[in-house]
Formats: sequence, structure tokens, C-alpha cells
Amino acid sequence: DLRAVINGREVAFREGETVLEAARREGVFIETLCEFAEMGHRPGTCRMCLVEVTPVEGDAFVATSCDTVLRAGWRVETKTAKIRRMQKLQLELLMADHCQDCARCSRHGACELQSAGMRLGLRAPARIHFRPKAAERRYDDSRRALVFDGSRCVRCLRCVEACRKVAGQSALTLNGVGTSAAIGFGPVGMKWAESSRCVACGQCTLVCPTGALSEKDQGDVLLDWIEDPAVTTVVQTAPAVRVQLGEAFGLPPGTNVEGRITAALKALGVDFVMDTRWSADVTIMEEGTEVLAKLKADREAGRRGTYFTSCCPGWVNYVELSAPELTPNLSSTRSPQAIFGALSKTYLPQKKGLDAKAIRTIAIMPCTAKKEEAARPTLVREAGVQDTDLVLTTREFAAVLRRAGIDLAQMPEVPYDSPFMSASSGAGALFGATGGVMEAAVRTMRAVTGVDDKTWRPAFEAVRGMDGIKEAEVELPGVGVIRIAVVHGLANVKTVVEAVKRGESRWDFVEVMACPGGCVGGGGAGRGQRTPRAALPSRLQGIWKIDAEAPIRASHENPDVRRLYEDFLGEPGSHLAHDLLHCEYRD
Ligand code: HC1
Ligand code: SF4
Repeated sequence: DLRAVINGREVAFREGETVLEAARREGVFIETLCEFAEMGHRPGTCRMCLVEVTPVEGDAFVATSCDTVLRAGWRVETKTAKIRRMQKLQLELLMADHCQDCARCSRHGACELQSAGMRLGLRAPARIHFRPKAAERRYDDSRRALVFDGSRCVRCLRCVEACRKVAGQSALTLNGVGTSAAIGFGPVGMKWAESSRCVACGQCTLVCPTGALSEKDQGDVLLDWIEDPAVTTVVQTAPAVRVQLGEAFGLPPGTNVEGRITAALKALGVDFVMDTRWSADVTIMEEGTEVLAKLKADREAGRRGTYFTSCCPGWVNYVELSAPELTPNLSSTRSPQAIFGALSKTYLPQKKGLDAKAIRTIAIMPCTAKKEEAARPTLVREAGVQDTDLVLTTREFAAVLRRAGIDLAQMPEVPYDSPFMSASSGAGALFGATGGVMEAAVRTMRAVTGVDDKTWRPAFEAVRGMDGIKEAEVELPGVGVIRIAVVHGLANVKTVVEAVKRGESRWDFVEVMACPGGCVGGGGAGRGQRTPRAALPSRLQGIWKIDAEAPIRASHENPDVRRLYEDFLGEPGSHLAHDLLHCEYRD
């Protein structure tokens, strides 16, 4: 039985536990900055988590609690005058070499450095005897989706760790040493947009303690378009956003705020508010048809092809950059965002008698990579005009609402605007959760191959949950038993990709979402203080509840999707459907 004393109180601890871990478990707060428990990240670079230790034998010493293993009999003090002064001095040094223009920062008001400064009582300017280098650190806005502001970077290395552990890409690097050390995107001087590894998933922005890494803020573009009487604004809201956005307004994670989002958008003055779940149902009609045809052809020819979903742009970027051999295995069906974009410029104006040229389509997404997806050359109809004109992340949208003085929590629940592009199924909602695209696809694939299973639960407990790779077998009459896999968190995809490359794949159909938990864990979600993962289980439950309570559970049963095919597209895979709802990828 291991025992030590923290702040005068005896505590039991486990072999190998750090001082910080034991203190946290006992409810003792220790100031930290670079450490990030969810990733097991404790580089010890910020020197904030200092404690005074009196060991059983030998002299007392000061240690960083995040990487010091607690020993039996130690007496640990966390709040002595010496510790408080050392922490304050350390924070002053960090602040002195940090851009102090907080008012212009994306993290203003929710910054971990700012919060530490408040707690430690920083007031007067620091007396420093070194030349700050913050202003010399690079500002890189070369990517469409993301911005790096080196002058706000505290070199905690959390982003480097997230890129390595969550995205598995190691696109972010630490270049240089000492006070010249800075985050880079590969070799010194390489611009972010030139990176051959970054997939724009934005997981780095979720862990950055300051405003050094953030999405490119485009909230004002939406407000400008709303104000312009010549513009018709059409907004689509992604499946995951409705279970994320409430958090920014004090509601518990997983609260379904879809009706309040619609009310808020109407209050802003948006013309049409519609649901990406509707176009997710359309994606299933196309992708289900496409993949079924491929699987049938493969079975008849006695070969096995492994087909991948393609609605996650982080994953598509990964294939193009790191596994181009797999490009033909990606479903050609566009993502729900892109399908909505295309139909909002064709089907919608036809139905509503609108001028297509006046329409600006805005997607509210949990995702930074969707900003780059919208700009793909294959998703641009006419020169310079994107099908989806603007993508705002969940946190940009929260900022837009705050700018307009709207408290989402107080809004009434309002239904979507235009029923014929908004009715949706539970399957469409599932897209926001890991395993959901697969579950939605298999519901429809089973139904069209003749299985009458209204429980919608064929083998699917297996693809829910947080395992990095999940597998199941599904019976499809006329095709046989197919083996499916669901991968989330791009770092987990390498096993599957390598197996397919070696010709040893045992899977027929694979869903890949770059972010942990799927889109509910997207890189565009709100940034709480150091626990982006903590909200995931509740957000997933929120999505599954929406599905469980939906009157329509499968995409092919959505009457507005049927109407789309009857009135406009003909049938899944038709010539027009191909033109508007499919695309090619680079290899
Ligand atoms: Fe997603 Fe999708 S589920 S990719 O995560 O296929 O972003 O939510 O909108 O397009 O529907 C994101 C979410 C989203 C698309 C859908
Ligand atoms: Fe974007 Fe969702 Fe893919 Fe993450 S999992 S990169 S949020 S589409």
C-alpha cells in the first residue's frame, strides 16, 4: 500500500503514478499548461506544474509534477509562496514572449494561457532581460481552412502530439531549438499548404491552449450575405452540429439543439434553413447503389474489392496524399455537404422558382476540412463559384450568434424551412457518429436486397462505440455475407490501408472518419478547456437518440428523397445523378 502526503493530507496512490495524477485524483488543483492528460502528453516544457517535495531521505526539492513519479513517504506541497512565485515568474516569461494582443485572438475569453494568468494574478508588465521572439515567429494562412499564428504559440507541443497520435500524420513538427524553437509544417520554411501530410482535420486546433492554431474565421461572410438583398441565403446544418453547439451556450453535451439552430438562423435573417441529414439520405441512395453493384460484380467475378466511404474530407485528403493507390476504392458518391450544395443550385431553384445565381449556400459543419472540400475543383460548377459557397465550423457559428447577441439556449424550437429538402431519416442523423454512415448504408442495402428487418439492428451493436477499428458481418441476399469495418481517428486506418495495399484485405466495405468518434469529435467543434474527448460519449448518445426517436429510420424511406428521384433525378445512378452527385478524386 503506497502512501504519501499532499498538502498535509495523506493519500494512497498506485505504483508509477505521477504527482500530478495523484493530486488530481484527490481533487488538488495544480496549474498546468503543456500537459494534456487525454493524450498522455506531458513534455514538461512549460514548467508551470511545479511542486515542493520533501522526500523520506535527502533534501527537499522543486519538481514538475506532470512527469515526476510519486514515491512512498513523500510530502508534497503545491501552494507554497516559493511555488507560487516560481509559477508566476515562469508565466511572465511565457507571456513576455507571446503576442499580447488578446482582443484580436480566436481564443480570447477561452484561452488557457489567459486563464492561468488570471489564476496566478499577473498584473504589472514583466521585467524581462531577453529579447522576445514572438513577433518573428511565422504567421501561416496559406491553407483554406486553418491559420497558424506563431506569435501566440507557447510551444506546448500538444498539436504535434495530436497530429501524430490522433491523425497519425505527423504533419506538424518542432523546428529549431531553445527560444528559436517553433512549430513548422515539415522542413523549415515549408508553407502549410505545401504539406504533403496535413489532411486539414483540425484536431490540432482542438488541443491548442491558445489562439496559435485556429480555423479561418469567415463568420462575417455569412452576415454580409444575409444583409445583401440581392442574395438568397440557404443554410444546411450537419448532423453532428446539433449535438455540439449547445455546449457553447451552457447546455450539456449531446443536447439536440436542431430546432434552436433553425430559430437562431431565422433570427439572423437567413432565407432557407435545411438539414444536411436530407442529403445524407441522398448520399446513401447513391452510395448504396454504387457499392452494391460493385460488390455483386466482384462476387460474380470471384474477386474481392474493398470499397471505402468518401464523405469525410480528412480521409479523402489522406488517400490522395498518403495512399493514392486506394483512390479507385473510394466511393465516387459525393458527401452530403457536396450533394446538398449541388442540389441547392439546381433542384431548389427549380422547385421554388428562385434565381440560382442569387443563391449562396452555407454549410454549418463540425469540420475544418469541409472548408477545403467545398473548394475542390470538381465541386465548382462555374468558374469561381463553389456549389457550397461557404463552410462555417460549429465554433465559428457560435461566434456569429454571440456577435448578434443571440443566446441559443433561450431560442424556441423551430422546424426546418423547406420540407422538400429537409425531411430526414434516423439513418441521416447517424452520419454524425462513428459507424453511422455504415449503419445507414447497410439499412438501405439490406432493404433493397430484400431483407425486411424493421428493427434496424443487424449486427450493429458491433459498429457503435469507441474502438478504433470495429468489424461485423452482414448478410445481403443475392450478394452473400459481406464483411464491414468502421474506422475512426485517422491514426487507426493504417492497418486497413496496408492490408488493402498488400492484397490481404478481409473487408468488403469500410467507413473511415478522420476524427475520434466521427464528426461529433470534429476539429471544428467548440473548444472547452483541455478535454475535447470528454464530451464525445454524450454527443454520440445524442445522435443515437435522434435516430431511435425518428419516425423514419432508413434513407430509402424518406419521402422527400423519393420525391427528389421522382421529380428530378430519375433513379439512383442516373445520368443526372452522376453529373450532380458523384465526383472524381486525384490519384
Ligand atoms: Fe459530417 Fe457528413 S457526417 S461528414 O462528419 O457525411 O462535417 O456531422 O455533415 O457531408 O451528413 C461533417 C457531420 C457531415 C457530410 C453528413
Ligand atoms: Fe471532418 Fe467529420 Fe472527417 Fe472529422 S470525421 S475530418 S469532422 S468529416
